[in-house]
Amino acid sequence: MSVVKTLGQFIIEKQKDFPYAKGELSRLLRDIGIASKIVNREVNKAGLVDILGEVGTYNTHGESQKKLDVFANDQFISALTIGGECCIVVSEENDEPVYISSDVSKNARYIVAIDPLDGSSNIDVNVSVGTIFSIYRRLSTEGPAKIEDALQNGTEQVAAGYVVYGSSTMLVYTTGKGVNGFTLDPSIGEFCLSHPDMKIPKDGFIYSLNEGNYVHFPQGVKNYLKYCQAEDIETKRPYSSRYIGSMIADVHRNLLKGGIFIYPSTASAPRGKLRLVYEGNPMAFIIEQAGGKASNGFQRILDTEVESLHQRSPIFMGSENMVLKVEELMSIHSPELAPKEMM
Ligand code: AHM
Ligand code: MG
Repeated sequence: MSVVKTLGQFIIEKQKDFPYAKGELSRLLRDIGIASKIVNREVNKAGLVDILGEVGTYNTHGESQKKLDVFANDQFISALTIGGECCIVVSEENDEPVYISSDVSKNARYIVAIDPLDGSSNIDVNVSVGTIFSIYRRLSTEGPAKIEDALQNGTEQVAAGYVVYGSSTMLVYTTGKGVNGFTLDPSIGEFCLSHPDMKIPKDGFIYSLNEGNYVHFPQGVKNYLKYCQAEDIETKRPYSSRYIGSMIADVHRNLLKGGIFIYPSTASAPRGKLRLVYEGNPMAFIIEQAGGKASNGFQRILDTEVESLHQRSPIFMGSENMVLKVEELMSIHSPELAPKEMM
């Protein structure tokens, strides 16, 4: 008989890895799991109800918000509020941090950064979208939590994960001791351990980036693309190109199969498009924990100084040897883009 281990059982089992843990992080992960099941239910019936389309408001970045973006954001914030372990939520959908103050959360010690629905432009066309989350421990020890508590570097994350609402729904997370993946079994409504101790292959044969932006790419990225497309039997090139346009889905595939995901800076977007706090850092933490590499083209994403909640970062993440190769080409052909502290 095959034994099913649910996310809840797994979290309780792993709590002993943290000798001083009081179970708060476990409860936080449980709350995120609950919210993601509700979002999953709505994503799955998106075509059936009047939930598609835009809600008419704009988020921090001037992008129109989809109804499901707003729904997902509300679900995560309310699950975290009711759960009582979170004092600040930083979300792609909110300009300002959301401070949680309620009777249950007055001793809350955690900050959660989320992109509630990543890749939301794909919802209307039935392509995978996802949720990304990142968890920090609060720094200040008394009084209400402050914005500084939310402005921590990626190296300080205590946990991070994502949920991909795809052909099946998966939750993948790390607490810094490897990466584990759980697939939602809709018949019992539980995430079940399906991908224990996930490892990304050191070499990959898939590159994922929006090649339509080619003319705007840094020279180092252009040269890396040419490298991927050149024929070389020994290194199994040319590589395959796969780009879904949902970062979660692209990175998830590359994590399983090996590959690199790139969203570089461009002439008009010197720090790229994707956000550091709730996209780059959590995905970088997961990729590193799975044995891969996550870089801004020159250095670890996780070492980037976090200056503001919605700051952006170029992203190069995936199989170690692929990221090393693109870093080499960036340093040769685009050295002017290196972060100032490296010059
Ligand atoms: P979003 O958080 O507003 O959905 O934007 C992030 C998404 C990523 O999931 C994806 O990798 C990228 O934007 C795609 O951008 P582009 O259309 O420029 O290739
Ligand atoms: Mg996003």
